Amino acid sequence: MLDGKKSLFSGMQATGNITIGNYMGALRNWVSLNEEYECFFCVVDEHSITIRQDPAELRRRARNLLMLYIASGLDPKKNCIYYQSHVSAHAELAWILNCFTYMGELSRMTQFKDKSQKHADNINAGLFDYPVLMAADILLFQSDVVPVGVDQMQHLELTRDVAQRFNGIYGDVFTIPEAYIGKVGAKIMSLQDPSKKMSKSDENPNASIYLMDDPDTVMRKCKRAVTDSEGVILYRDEQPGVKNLIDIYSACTGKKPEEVVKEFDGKGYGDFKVAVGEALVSIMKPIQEEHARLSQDKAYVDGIIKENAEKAAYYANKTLRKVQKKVGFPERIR
Ligand code: ATP
Ligand code: LTN
Repeated sequence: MLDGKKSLFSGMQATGNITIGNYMGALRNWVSLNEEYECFFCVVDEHSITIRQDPAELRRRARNLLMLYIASGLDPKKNCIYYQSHVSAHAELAWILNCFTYMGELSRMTQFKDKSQKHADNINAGLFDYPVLMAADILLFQSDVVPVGVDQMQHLELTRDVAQRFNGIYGDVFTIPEAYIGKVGAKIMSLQDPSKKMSKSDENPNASIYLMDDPDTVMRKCKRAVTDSEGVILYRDEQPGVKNLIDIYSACTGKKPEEVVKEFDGKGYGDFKVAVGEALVSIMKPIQEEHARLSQDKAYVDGIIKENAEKAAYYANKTLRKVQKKVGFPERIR
């Protein structure tokens, strides 16, 4: 709760090019939430460096991501869109919350296990501590609701546990956040291995469709998507590749999976894949056009970055000061 309005926070890492999984599982569900909530959408660049990044590339991706937030329909006058690294309260609160989070809790995080396997040569403390910074992001804004894909549920549970622990000691300091999971598109799978989620850091470029892919690339990737030898378009776990394509098509068209099954009854995989590709292109095109327009308007985007960072810092510092007082840090002399 902030100033009597319910508040909402979400973020995305600038670690790669945004996929349609990120869009459908997260970004798309964010638009229009600002009517009900005070919304904060952050480009979590501090989380990004838990994996080694090329500095110029990180900067470029972070800006692209921020522009994609806007291009996807988030109005920057109604939603606070900003970079995590521009608001120092994130890192400061994370430090304090570190002292209220147990090693055992962090060791159980599946994202940590996955990422440490993937980056065995760089299992740094930041990677281990990642969920605490995420908890700080959320709790700084007294968030009631956090829209994320299902893969982030474990981190959200941890956030709730840490917040409850803190409140248990110091009184009601933090709002306890709830997850908000979109109904369709909550988990889009890899096109090359439908047992894995589609991920922007996948090494195989055919596994993911990027929001900025051109129509030919989208079509090619759809046509190459792994299916099976059943030859029927049914929505069931035995056919994970087809099921995933149905999910993507549903998410693009708003049709229910049963309706999609009916629509393609008797049709082959080839036709279906083309339809999926076309449906994707039609939702991606307007986003790409708006992104191109924003890329040309540096002054406008810079203005948003500055204004929104100030707004975010205002709210974040309010919570941070309260927490600092509670834990016993000396008062500031004004
Ligand atoms: P990385 O490959 O760098 O781990 P990622 O593609 O998994 O990245 P994140 O930055 O971790 O994406 O996630 C951004 C948001 O997108 C989160 O809310 C997450 O739940 C959602 N998301 C990520 N992948 C998918 C997916 N395949 N389907 C649905 N939602 C997803
Ligand atoms: N960990 C998230 C990104 C993230 C986030 C957050 C999401 C960082 N901080 C706060 C929601 C709320 C991810 O990897 N998708």
